[in-house]
Amino acid sequence: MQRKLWEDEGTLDLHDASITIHREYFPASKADTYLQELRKIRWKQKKIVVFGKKHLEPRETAWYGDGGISYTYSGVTHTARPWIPVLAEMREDIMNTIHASFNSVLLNRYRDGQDGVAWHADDELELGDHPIIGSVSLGQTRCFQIRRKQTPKEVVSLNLHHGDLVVMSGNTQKFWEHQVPKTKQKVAERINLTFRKIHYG
Ligand SMILES: O=C(O)CCC(=O)C(=O)O
Repeated sequence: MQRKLWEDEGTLDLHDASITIHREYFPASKADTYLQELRKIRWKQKKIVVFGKKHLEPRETAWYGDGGISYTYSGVTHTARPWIPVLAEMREDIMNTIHASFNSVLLNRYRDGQDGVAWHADDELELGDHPIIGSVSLGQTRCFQIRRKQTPKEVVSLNLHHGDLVVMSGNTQKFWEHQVPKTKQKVAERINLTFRKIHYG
C-alpha cells in the first residue's frame, strides 16, 4: 500500500481528477457559527441495504434542496427539506466563488471516530457526467482519502480542517473514489456538507 499525505492548498496533481482545496475557506469565527447552527438541525441515522442486509449508516445525515428533489444511494431515498438560511448563505457564497450552481446539499455528521463513510464515488446518474461537488468541513479534523479506481492500493490522504472547502469536478467521480475512514483515535464531532446539482426530468 502506497500512501501520500497532502497538507497544502490548491489543486492536487492527479491523473484524471480535478480536486482543489481551499484551506480555511470559511474563517474560524464564521465556521464556528455555522457549526453551532447545523448542530441544531434534525439529524437522522438511516438504514441502508448492503448486500441485501439492512444496517444503520455509521453517521447521521440530512438533505436539503430545491422543492421536489430526491436522491437515492445505497437503497435509501433522501427527499430534500427546504433551504434554511444558514445553508442558503453557504451555498450562495460557494457558488459565487467557484462559478457553479448547486440545487441541493447532503450533510453528514460524524459523531466520533466510530462514524465514517466507506469508499465510494458520487457517480449516481442524477449527478450527471461531470459533477461539481463543493464539500465543506466543520468541526474536528478528519482524514479524507482518495484513490484511483484502477490502482486502489495507492491512497492519497488529506486532513480536512474546520472551514476547509474541497471542490471535486471533471472526471473525478468517474475515475476516483473517496472515503472518510473510521479511526480509533479520540475524535470529536465533524459535520461535512456536500453541495451538489441534481439533474432530473
Ligand atoms: O465527509 C466527507 O468529507 C465526505 C462525504 C462524502 O463522501 C459524501 O457525502 O459523499
